[in-house]
Amino acid sequence: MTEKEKLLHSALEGSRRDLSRLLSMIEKGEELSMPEREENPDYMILGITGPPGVGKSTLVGRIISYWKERGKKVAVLAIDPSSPRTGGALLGDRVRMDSANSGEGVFVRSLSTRGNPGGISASLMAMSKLLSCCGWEKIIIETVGSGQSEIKIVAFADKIVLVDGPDRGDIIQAEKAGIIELADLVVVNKSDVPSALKVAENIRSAFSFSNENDSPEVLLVSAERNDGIEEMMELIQSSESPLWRSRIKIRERLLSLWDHRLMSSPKLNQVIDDIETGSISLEDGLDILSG
Ligand SMILES: Nc1nc2c(ncn2[C@@H]2O[C@H](COP(=O)(O)OP(=O)(O)O)[C@@H](O)[C@H]2O)c(=O)[nH]1
Ligand SMILES: [Mg+2]
Repeated sequence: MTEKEKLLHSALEGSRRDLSRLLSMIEKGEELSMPEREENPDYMILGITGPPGVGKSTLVGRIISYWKERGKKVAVLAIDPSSPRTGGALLGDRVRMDSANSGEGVFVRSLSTRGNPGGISASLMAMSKLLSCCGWEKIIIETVGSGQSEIKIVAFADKIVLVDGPDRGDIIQAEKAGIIELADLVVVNKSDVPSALKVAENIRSAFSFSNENDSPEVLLVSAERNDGIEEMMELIQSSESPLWRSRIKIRERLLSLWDHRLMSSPKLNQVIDDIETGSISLEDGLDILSG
């Protein structure tokens, strides 16, 4: 057995330490061949995304408790855009999620977006697969941002929740950019702050103008006061993606894998050199990399 196979074996047997090591390897861009996960109707990858400060981590804490109370094993991958300045935020997230939710059935891991040669989405996909092989039924991915690229990161998730808060209304911008189409549910957090109502109303009316009758539901919750969480979880679990949304997700997944394949090719540097000197065309380069 190679070192990696040993680690995998031990992670599959339940070693959290070796699971962590393997996650680090994937984070650095290493490939890992994993067994197919067992079919399990309980299995879910849930993407939680939205601007900083809207309460995603607090919400994730509530979701962990919800599932934990129902006997599920929950793993969290939390992404922090890695500038040295956010070091504190990263730690803060960890503490917030850990204080209420530590112990056997919960696994929390913060990740940086740096040093990801093949793209963060592809490595998150691989990490989620590893976690599920190791028996983690519910996998929550927290990503920061309301831009197109940030939301696409979680296109591989089974369910995607966009979170907004009372002061920003970023989701309206997202709606204008057409990227809301990936979301299964929009959650406006901090319903205890009066202006949250207005934000939720604005989002709903933006949807009603966009003549899609299957635009996502908009739900007001308060993560801090534990208000609306059950309803949110029921909506998450019962929401069915319309066909067009499933197709958009599949398209985004293909794009992520494509990126990953090109960027992690051992021939990449050579191809760039050859394009630079003019000895091959861009199209030739693409053929070599994707071959
Ligand atoms: N008033 C209010 N504050 C909240 C609520 N949920 C989270 N917060 C606060 O919002 C801030 C940012 O929360 P955090 O979960 O770190 O947001 P994230 O950056 O989206 O992960 C913290 O100070 C939280 O205590 C809520 O429901 N109501
Ligand atoms: Mg957070």
